[in-house]
Amino acid sequence: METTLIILKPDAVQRGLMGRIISRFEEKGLQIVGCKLMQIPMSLAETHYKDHKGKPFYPGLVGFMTSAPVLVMAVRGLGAIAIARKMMGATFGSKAEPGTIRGDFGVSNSFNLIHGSDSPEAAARELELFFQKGEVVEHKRAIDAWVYDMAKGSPE
Ligand code: IDP
Ligand code: MG
Repeated sequence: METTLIILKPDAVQRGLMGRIISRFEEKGLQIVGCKLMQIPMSLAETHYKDHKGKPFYPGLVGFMTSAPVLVMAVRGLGAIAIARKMMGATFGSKAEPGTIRGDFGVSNSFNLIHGSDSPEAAARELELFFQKGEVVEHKRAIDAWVYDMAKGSPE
């Protein structure tokens, strides 16, 4: 089981798309184990996007991410990191495939609605940045027996 950090960016919150995007993850079978609305302080945006420092789009990116509230989520499931990235689609809304979140809901190359961790290492780092101890609540769901094949004792 993996947990990934998802951020519904300021454009998703302002455009009233939170519910529809959360529904996609729930419908897929992924589990929301952490969720909070917050306005990201500049220092946190800079730490989160530290690998992009120096790139031409960096100032705009951290400005955008701190400009209005975001919804931060911890999303759990078997292969959740790669599954969420696939559901998000390509970085630019103009290029993202229909059927993906970015492909269906946006056209912009910088207002692209959603962030998702891109590796297990990134997920661990980013979850720790955004969630304090106790804010991620792992819990059993009644539906899990129908989301996963448990015949061999572990989810498949
Ligand atoms: P990702 O979010 O799909 O992983 P990254 O390349 O890691 O994409 O870039 C992080 C974020 O920076 C993107 O989601 C987008 O908001 C922004 N970004 C990336 N490239 C550009 C660009 O060329 N112009 C404007 N914004 C960009
Ligand atoms: Mg990235």
